[in-house]
Amino acid sequence: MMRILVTGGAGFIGSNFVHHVIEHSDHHVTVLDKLTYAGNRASLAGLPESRVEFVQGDIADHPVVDALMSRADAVVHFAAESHNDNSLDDPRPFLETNLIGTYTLLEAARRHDVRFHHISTDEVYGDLALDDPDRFTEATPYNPSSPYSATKAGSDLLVRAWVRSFGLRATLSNCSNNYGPRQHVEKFIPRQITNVLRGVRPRLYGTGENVRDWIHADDHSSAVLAILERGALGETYLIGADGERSNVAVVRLILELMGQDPDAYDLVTDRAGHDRRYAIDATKLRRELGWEPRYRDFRDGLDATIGWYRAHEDWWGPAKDATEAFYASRGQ
Ligand code: NAD
Ligand code: TDX
Repeated sequence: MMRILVTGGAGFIGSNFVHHVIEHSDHHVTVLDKLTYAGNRASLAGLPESRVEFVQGDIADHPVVDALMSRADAVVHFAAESHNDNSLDDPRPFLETNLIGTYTLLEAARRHDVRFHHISTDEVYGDLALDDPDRFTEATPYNPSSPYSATKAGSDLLVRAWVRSFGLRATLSNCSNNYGPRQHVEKFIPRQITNVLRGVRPRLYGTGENVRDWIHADDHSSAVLAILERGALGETYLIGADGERSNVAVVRLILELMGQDPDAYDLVTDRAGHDRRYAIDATKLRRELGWEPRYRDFRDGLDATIGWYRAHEDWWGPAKDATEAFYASRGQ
């Protein structure tokens, strides 16, 4: 049994991880989350109070972080500003949370000798050409494109430096695009599902040909738990489930599954610096830790996700209008 500090545990993937840990282990969880626009306390509803404690606070707040770290065996660090489009609008919160916040956690973990797992993204590697036969591996050089991915790359390098310079007991993981329940309506898949639910046509950036490598958030969680429990210290693991699809293929599938004409979408202004394609080779994770994804059928996983949004307008409705107003101001 470990006492795990989960940062960003009221966000999309962090909350999924907390639910996963409670269901699949006997660990105790303390969530530290600032409840920014992206955090939602309701995402942790129904979990046993004896095993999940919630603390509202900032990962860049040294006294708060130090006190929580002093009573943790491990920290799993999800908290981040996570949306590329926001980072193009105002990069500052990305530097504060993703860099200064991560630094604050690293120093506290060092002081209290706490096992650290850092959550990161495949975007640190930049993008691939649509027809490139290669995929990202742990050896791919860093080449981030956006303010978001640049700060995530910086946070990864801080963790590596703390391992090398201070002997911090840490692991890192870089995962591909996640989908599933409780994802903010600003992100691609929930935005399109909730648009259709409101009678609005889905919006594709540019030509819609960009490719993302989709994994269900629950498979991300099982991989992180495996790395936390059995991963080799100092190592990086790529997490992915062979889920490459073009954005237009995803939108057409959403429309089909929701009983609409698959061509009923609009092409809108492209994202500045839009990465063309991400693709993960997760061989190391599969071979060394024996991890396998449970959600192998994207169509089924997407259908279940659509069902979740249909049933939970109370969860996503309050954020929808402000999100769409932001996109409208950008012609997207
Ligand atoms: P999210 O935006 O849904 O959630 C982020 C959470 O962090 C929110 O609950 C927010 O309140 C909290 N937070 C933000 N700033 C904070 C601060 N200063 N102090 C404390 N809490 C703070 O993000 P997500 O999509 O769940 O992503 C979680 C992590 O996974 C991030 O590190 C992201 O880079 C990484 N990741 C995401 C994806 C993806 O597809 N979404 C893929 C790979 C990696
Ligand atoms: O309305 C849209 N239309 C559209 O075509 C939106 C919101 C997005 N897109 C495109 C942009 C991307 O090619 O869809 C793709 C996915 O977009 P996002 O959901 O914004 O994700 P992405 O930029 O790929 O980054 C995601 O995966 C890696 C997460 O948001 C990051 O936190 C993670 O690191």
